[in-house]
Amino acid sequence: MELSFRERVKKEILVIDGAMGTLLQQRGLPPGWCPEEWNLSRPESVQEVHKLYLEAGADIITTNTFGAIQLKLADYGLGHRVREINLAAANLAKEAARPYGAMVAGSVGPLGKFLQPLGTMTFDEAYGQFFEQCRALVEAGVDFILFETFGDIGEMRAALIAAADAGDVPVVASFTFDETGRTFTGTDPETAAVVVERLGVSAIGVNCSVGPRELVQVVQKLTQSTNLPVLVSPNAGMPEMVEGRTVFRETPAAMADYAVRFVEYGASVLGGCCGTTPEHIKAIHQSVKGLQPRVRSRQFGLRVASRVKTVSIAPRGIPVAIGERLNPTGKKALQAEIKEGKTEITRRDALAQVEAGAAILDINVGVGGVDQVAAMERAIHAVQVLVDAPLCIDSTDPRVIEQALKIYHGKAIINSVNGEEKSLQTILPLAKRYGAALIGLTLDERGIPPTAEERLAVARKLTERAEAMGIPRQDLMIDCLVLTVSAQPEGVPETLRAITLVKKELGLTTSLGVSNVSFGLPNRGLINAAFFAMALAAGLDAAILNPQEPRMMETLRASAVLTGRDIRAEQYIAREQQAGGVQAPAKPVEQAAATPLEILYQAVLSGDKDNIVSYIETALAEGLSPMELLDKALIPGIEEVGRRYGAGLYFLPQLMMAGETMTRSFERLRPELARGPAKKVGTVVLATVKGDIHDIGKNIVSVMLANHGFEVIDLGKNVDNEEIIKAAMEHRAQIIGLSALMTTTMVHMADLINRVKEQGLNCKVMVGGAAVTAQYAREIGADGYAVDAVEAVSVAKSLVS
Ligand code: B1M
Repeated sequence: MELSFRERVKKEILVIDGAMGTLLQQRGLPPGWCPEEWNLSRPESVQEVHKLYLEAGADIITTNTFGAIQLKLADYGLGHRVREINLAAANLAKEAARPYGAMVAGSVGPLGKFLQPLGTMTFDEAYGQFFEQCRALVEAGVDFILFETFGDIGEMRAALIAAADAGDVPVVASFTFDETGRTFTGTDPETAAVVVERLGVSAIGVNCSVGPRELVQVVQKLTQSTNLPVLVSPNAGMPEMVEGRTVFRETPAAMADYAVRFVEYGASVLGGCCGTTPEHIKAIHQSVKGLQPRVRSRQFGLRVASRVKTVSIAPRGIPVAIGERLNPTGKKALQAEIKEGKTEITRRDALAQVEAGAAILDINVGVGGVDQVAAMERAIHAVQVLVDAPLCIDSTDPRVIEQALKIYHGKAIINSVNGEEKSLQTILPLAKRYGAALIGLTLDERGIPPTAEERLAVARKLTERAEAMGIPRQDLMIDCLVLTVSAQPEGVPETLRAITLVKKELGLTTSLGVSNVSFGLPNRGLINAAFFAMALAAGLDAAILNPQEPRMMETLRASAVLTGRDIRAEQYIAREQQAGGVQAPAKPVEQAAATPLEILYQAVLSGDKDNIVSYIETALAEGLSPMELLDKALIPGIEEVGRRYGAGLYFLPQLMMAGETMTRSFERLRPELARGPAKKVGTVVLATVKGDIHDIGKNIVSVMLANHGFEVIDLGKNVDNEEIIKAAMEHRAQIIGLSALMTTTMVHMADLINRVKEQGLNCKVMVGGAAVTAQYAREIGADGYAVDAVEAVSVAKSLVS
């Protein structure tokens, strides 16, 4: 009997094919034509490519369906033919593969659109798109589905959940990483592995991205972070532009050498992406065939992840603080905010808790009379692009938990499941479907059992039921529950004994909501801290607490040393040195952002696009001028975002949210900035250059010029030089103003200046934008350069006078 992909990928080294698009182009695929349409109109050409790779030694060929999803096919008027195109492609590949005994991977690429909150696409819309394509590929009988070239982990989650629903087919999740070793929305290899492992994948991979040499570290990290089989299909080197053509320089021999190295690290499916040819695949086949996959069987504890960071909770690792402040119980201001649909306090508290040392944030929106599904959605969207701490979804309503798990771009913890049948039946399936970890409370229909042994029995039941559902036991963290000491003093030793028992008997990690212990007593912080130290000594691994309580965090750090979990007190010493030996008191949250300017600055930093306009209203009402807001808060804020992005502290999601916040602020300020008609002094055609979508600065320049009597023909962003010249001629402009923010795009300025000269246009060229310097402006022969919008006005005036 033929072995399935799931079996073969564990036992042998497999070779997967290389690029499809370029080979189709060589066979006459016209530029701008839909490559997937050729499955219908030019099947022989598609099959010819498959056969070349099979002849070269590929064990797996990939269907020509990378873009065969409704959203992308719709661009070619083919949105209604998803099933037909995928079936045709899969049948072509199967027919070609059969004589070679090769397998067929059904290729599915990303949507090309961002999911909320970065874009407008909802989880359900993305899911629907992937489901339709996967369904067709499953129906056609592909050996596995290959999600390839994904850069966004949130999108990959939607794709994997859709594939699981589309049929019982193995799935491979392959990401694209850039030179920084992260996907473009900031996910590192370990985090990618942690998130997809629980979503039923048979292998994880890296494809496209960069060349093989740039991928060495990514592959090492990936193989060390998971025991899943690993696929590696790099480009044939970094793409280079040579005479307007993209060239990939890595030779077949070099690619083959790297493939051997990747096998040594633990990869077991090797192939190529852009720029690879049948020659590359042949060389890879010749060098890796006969090698054996390395067996990897590392033990990993409980790992949860945000989009950009993995947090491990291990039985002997450093205990972890789960911040409890994003919970409206007893907090009037937060309750009011949730009712009003805002997220100001939520953001502030999230940041403050992470700053104070919380590794994970618990998030709860339980306010009566509120649509909690919507409230949870808002809170998660606000928090997940703001902080890198993974989230713990805290709700008693399964609908709220499900919505949270859909939109969370990481691996969350559900707080909580318990031993009651109803809870087991509703919560475990959610954890399974969305790949989440769980906090398991040791209570059941009879309430909280009085003895440690009985709580252990509930924990055992939770473990068995989770495992029966396919949830690995290490993804369950047991909460042995603490009772109020003032009412039931005998309860405290039972909780401590239960922690030790659960760890010893079941090998599971434990967590606890510590502060319950002190209800009804004065100086609760003292009782909490003392009990916390005892629980840590009993083996507690995580606690839900207020990280802004210095005493609790100090107890955690000191206990980690005393229990031998902080080996050689390394973390303790590092922290003490950082704090200069003196623990700075945690900043009260209320004072985090005091003046309107500080609030605006922080709002840009945190990408608070939903609230920025109301902050601006407040600042204007307090008498601050629009220009002050821009110069003293908004522009410094966005510049700091740029600095953090450049330093690798922020990732694309934060950059995008901050950019959108800036755009909204400017749109609000635009009427305030525009002073009304002045005597016309000249006409300026203004644009951000081709390939560049940064327009915030250009828009400010536009308003300032208009205020000073210039008629501004603003062509927008990403504008072709041809169009700029045409507009300048049409409007008889005295000045062409160009803005560029990237070193890669500012070269278009030089080209435009040459064209202006060549065509003898009676028009001056003024340039600016963060990437441009006065020296560069001189070098390319620009007539004027301005460092900011104010200077842009004086330079423009001097150019027309
Ligand atoms: Co991006 N981005 N960005 N970005 N972004 C930069 C420019 C970057 C420096 C960040 C960094 O790495 N530290 C970097 C470029 C690196 C380089 O080339 N050296 C960068 C990158 C890499 C990228 C992407 C490639 C990220 C990615 O996808 N991986 C991507 C590129 C997309 C593309 O264009 N093809 C990208 C995307 C974005 C967002 C869309 C998310 C967003 C822009 C939103 C928008 O504009 N609508 C964004 C943002 C916000 C920035 C930063 C953080 C801020 C830019 C800004 O608005 N500044 C920026 C970092 C930085 O510049 N410090 C960064 C505030 C604005 C008021 O200043 O535009 O300089 P500025 O305008 C000033 C003056 O320069 C002058 O007056 C203005 C007012 O005082 N001025 C002129 C401007 N034009 C003028 C014209 C004139 C005269 C003066 O005469 C005609």
